[in-house]
Amino acid sequence: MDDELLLTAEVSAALAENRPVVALESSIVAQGLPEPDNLRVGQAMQDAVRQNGAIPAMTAVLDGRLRVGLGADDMARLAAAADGRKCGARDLGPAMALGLPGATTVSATVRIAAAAGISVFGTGGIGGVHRMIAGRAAMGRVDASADLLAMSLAPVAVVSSGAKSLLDLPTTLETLEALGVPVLGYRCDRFPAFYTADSDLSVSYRFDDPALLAEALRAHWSLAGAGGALVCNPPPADLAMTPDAVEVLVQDATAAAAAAGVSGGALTPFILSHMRRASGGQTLRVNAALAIANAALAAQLAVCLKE
Ligand code: PSU
Ligand code: MN
Repeated sequence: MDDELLLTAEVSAALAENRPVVALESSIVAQGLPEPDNLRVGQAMQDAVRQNGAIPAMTAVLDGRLRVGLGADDMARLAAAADGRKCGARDLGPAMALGLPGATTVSATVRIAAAAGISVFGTGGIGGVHRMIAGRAAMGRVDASADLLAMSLAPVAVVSSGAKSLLDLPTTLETLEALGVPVLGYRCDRFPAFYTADSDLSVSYRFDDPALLAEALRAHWSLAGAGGALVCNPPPADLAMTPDAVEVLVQDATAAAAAAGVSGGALTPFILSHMRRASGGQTLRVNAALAIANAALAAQLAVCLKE
């Protein structure tokens, strides 16, 4: 494994000295956000981790190896790669063997973090189960993200603002329950729906203190074979949108996609860019702010886990 996993000297030293390290995904930079905000947000997430006392470890596949710790040049390379892939957990092996640049999603980042011995990971939102409309999957086929299973398999806490309401959030939460993944609210009772703080659904438990949240994770992991946990941090209150405003944007974007005949893998990017334009950039501002806030909370949690 050592040959496949390439840690930066900084990440490697921090882990060897038992100092806090936070994993970050690179798909948010390569696929999740538009240029030029993507590189700025990726850098700001790394800065937020440092400002809160931990070392950032953004992951990717580059030159046939799993990379743990990426610089601005690596992020730029991933964002620009014409042959670059969005890599979920199952894509890591093929991308490594073929030498393809791969930006890691939540599922892949959780696997790499666990392999490197990193137990906290900060991101924007997780993937989930897509909505069905009139018995048919809205996104083309039944589509459930690999993020859900990956979180159940590896002892990594994923700090996110929940999942986007374009997904079927009740089914997403039921799936996490079935997979044994605790959904822990940080200073919230409701499951956050990314752009909005309130999905109308409840988290399993609420924690107001990062130290107590760390204690819950330590206890969860004290049982042999325990998997991960989803920590939910609502979007910053000054930028968060109302559930109704988000739903109007989702409906308009979905209708536009149907009219334009967009489906399959192109659908989510189409919907997100439509929402961005229709909201005058508000969805992008929320997305950037919550990703940075989650990186900061992940670092605070990583610090508490080392105390
Ligand atoms: N949710 C977001 N922004 C993102 C993603 C999810 O709000 O960029 C990315 C993450 O990398 C997540 C992935 O792991 O999309 C899920 O994709 P899929 O549904 O194909 O598993
Ligand atoms: Mn999918």
